[in-house]
Amino acid sequence: MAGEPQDDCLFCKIVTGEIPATIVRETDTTVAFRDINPQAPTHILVIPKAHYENAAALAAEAPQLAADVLAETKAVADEEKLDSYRLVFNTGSGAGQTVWHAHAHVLGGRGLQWPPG
Ligand code: DGP
Repeated sequence: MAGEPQDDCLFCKIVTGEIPATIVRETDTTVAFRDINPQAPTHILVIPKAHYENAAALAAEAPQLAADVLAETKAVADEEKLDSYRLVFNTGSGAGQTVWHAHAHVLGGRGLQWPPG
């Protein structure tokens, strides 16, 4: 069922604490933690606690939860004192999505080029 935890999902296991992560913020509906392979001085992932496979599914099936995730990206950026930062939702394997639980990358702390690769 939409939103239910998945046994084989890495980020569901971070939500339950089964897999450790450096958690920087938590709300009733979201968790924010540092990316294990940071691409910038600040690289934090914001996820919904409920399982949706990517941003498209999250937006379609749980728009209020999508809004919670977006609000948390702003809270993370404020806590990290980022004036400029980039939000990335890799959506689909062709866009580089490797973990199939919706997540926003918050990247900052250095200059970022555009267009991305
Ligand atoms: P994406 O390629 O957009 O699906 O991003 C997945 C991100 O998840 C990638 O930047 C690396 C990160 N990641 C993968 N495994 C772990 C883990 O076990 N812990 C943490 N903190 N991050 C992870």
